[in-house]
Amino acid sequence: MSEEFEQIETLIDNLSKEDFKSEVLEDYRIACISRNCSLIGRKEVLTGKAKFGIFGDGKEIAQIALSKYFNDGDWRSGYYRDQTMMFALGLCTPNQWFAQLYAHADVTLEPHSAGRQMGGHFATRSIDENGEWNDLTKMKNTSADISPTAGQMSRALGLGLASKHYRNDEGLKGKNKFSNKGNEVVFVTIGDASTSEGPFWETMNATAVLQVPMVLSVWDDGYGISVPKEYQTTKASISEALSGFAYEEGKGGMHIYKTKGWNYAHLIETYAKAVAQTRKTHIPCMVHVEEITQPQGHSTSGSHERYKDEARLQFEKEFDGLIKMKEWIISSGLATVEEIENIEKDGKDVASISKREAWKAFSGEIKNEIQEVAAYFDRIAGSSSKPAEINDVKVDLLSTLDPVRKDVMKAMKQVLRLTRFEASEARNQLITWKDNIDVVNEDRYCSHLYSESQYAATNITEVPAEFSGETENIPGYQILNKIFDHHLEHMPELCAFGEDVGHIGDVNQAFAGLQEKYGKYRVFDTGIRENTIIGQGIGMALRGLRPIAEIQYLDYLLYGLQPLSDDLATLQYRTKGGQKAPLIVRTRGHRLEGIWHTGSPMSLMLGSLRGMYICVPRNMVQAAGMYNTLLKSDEPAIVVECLNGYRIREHMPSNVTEFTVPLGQVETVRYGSDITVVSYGSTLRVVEEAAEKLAELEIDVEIIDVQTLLPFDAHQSIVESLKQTGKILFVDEDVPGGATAYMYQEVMEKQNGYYYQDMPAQTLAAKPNRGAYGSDGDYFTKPSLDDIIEKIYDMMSDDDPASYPTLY
Ligand SMILES: Cc1ncc(C[n+]2csc(CCOP(=O)(O)OP(=O)(O)O)c2C)c(N)n1
Repeated sequence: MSEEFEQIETLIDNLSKEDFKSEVLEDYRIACISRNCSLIGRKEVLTGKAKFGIFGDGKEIAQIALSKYFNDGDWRSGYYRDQTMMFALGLCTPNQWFAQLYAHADVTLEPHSAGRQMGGHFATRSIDENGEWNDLTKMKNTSADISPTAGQMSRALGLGLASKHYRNDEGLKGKNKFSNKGNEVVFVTIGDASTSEGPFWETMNATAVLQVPMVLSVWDDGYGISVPKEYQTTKASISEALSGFAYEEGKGGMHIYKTKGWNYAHLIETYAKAVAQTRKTHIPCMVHVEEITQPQGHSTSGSHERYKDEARLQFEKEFDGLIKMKEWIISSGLATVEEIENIEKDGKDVASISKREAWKAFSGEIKNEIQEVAAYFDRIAGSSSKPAEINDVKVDLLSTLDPVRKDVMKAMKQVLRLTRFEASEARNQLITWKDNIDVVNEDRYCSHLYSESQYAATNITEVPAEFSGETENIPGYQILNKIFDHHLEHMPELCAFGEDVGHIGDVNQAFAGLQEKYGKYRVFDTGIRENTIIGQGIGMALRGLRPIAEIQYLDYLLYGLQPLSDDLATLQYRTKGGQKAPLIVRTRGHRLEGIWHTGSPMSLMLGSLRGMYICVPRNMVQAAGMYNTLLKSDEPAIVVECLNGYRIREHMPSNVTEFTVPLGQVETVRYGSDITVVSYGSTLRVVEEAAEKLAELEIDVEIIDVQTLLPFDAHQSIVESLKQTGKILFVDEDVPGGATAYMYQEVMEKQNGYYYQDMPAQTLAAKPNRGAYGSDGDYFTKPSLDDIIEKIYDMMSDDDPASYPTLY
């Protein structure tokens, strides 16, 4: 037995020789199953049974080695190549893997995404069907994958940072469902080319600065699709490029290891050492796994012969991990050639049986639907004037090769169109069938954009603000400070962070004094890194913490928009309610000045953050009520505070820490009979001022504050105002066609506002250019007091020129 072999043996839990042999052979078996899944998966795509395939072939051995050191409570934040790791950890069966390849929309058979994500996008179920947390310390966890390269990085920072908090923050000691003394490691995987992305570098820096327990594996197969690493990475080596990050005693940094993707023994040695050290010390590490192969090329979209030369293709054949592992097993005397061949056959069988079963389950459901509609078609044809056409539709449907639901729906709708002038019992029954299946399909493909649990933000009961007795009239920031103080005291899992949030309590002081009071694990500073501030919040929220992540100014949200949009906003949806991350993003905007502080990119958010709530309070009392609501719920939201509102004095409700502002509830802040003006945020104050001036011109304005853009006016109250006034104007300081157009569409289309207008509804927004600097820049770019007065006056004048003669 070789020296190397003996060393490995002790590294795998000091197993007996027999057990060691079985473990190695089982590893080889998993690798064979995984490889065969990849081979069969490609065929399934090329024959049209699945739409797209991206597989883990070539990366099997490294992932098996890593998996040995992945404990209960640990987390994975990875990407689409990790099927072998998922098989080895018992987090995905080959059957489930094929179910995802076929997009089987049944969460019991495809628990990772219920068919919503393409193959190789994994997620474990952190919450049960009632939205309650499972015990995450008793399971191996994987945060839900997303497709953007390096998109897994920024949340990984938060997943790791959570361990640090659970280890060091005394107040979290009782949170047993989430951590065992902060010993959990986050395992991150990434392809070599994806390390070119900005979020990779931002995450690496923050991870090393914060010293979080992350084990990063770079699967280095030399290419990003076709582009070789010479064009991707400095010195064509991520470990060399990162060498300045190497750990130094007293200075920090991360440990950097190098190993080879085909060398089972060395991989095990490397991961044993790397993971143990990181788990114990929380010093992060990177394992650069070189010489990984990709036998089938990048994906089913093309062949790698187009961009790999002969020498590389030859190397990939020789250094295929499975071949090297097999050679090693035989040369170590662990198994005979015959034993190995039996394992290989078993791997093939398991993969093909899994494929068959998964396909049967997937296609069986659709076949049943086809049989059901075909029976209705026959009955409808029996009393129809178009039996031949109906029969043609039926025959077409029955002969469709590998049909999907779309084929069923198309055929059914065609028959209903053909028979639109014919009434029959069978046709009515088919319509009922359609109505029922519409509900089922809505659940299959469109549910869980928002939480469907009792903790959904829209379920939080309203507690009205009380202003009993003598109320304090204090600056807005102090009102926020009061509620954050209260919640930090009562919610040990609550923490707040961002640029300048810790030591000085944020640039506008809503957290002033709270770091001193609650400590550096509750209120703390971050580097200037919006992308990973958001990721940090997502990862922490995934592990039971309640982070409030601050983006200092709304304009800089753009850097953080990618994880918000791709990761957070889609989380409940892409896991069909399997994971939640109740992150609150706090930011400030509106009525700022200058091109980079324009401050109201609402349509940008509306377009990208469906799945989150967008709160646009007009003052700090309303903001406080929204935070109170959100902290009772389990959903992610962004709150845009009015930058020019912190110093304005407001009457503080006597129940300021208890009252709640229901999301989706508009507020009429001024009653009037001539025209309805809908607005929000800082602009609302300008509208209020305009209304006073317009009253002098004998125009009586009704003002509605929408308060939240998502959800929008859940009780359809705006149309009730329009019914009274007959005129409506939407005002904000977003771009033309931005959030004003969104509000217009909501009222005209969803609330049938069109029918109650005396004149066409109008919008008033900022100029399309970003705001110029200074007071004049603001005056000529944003809707000014004069603009609003003029607009409303002109609308009145159009309607009644005699009473309102043209102004100028
Ligand atoms: C942000 C983003 N840009 C581009 C893509 C398209 N894309 C998918 S995979 C890939 C290459 C990734 O290469 P690498 O990181 O080396 O991982 P590998 O697939 O080789 O394992 C690209 C460019 C994407 N998914 N996301």
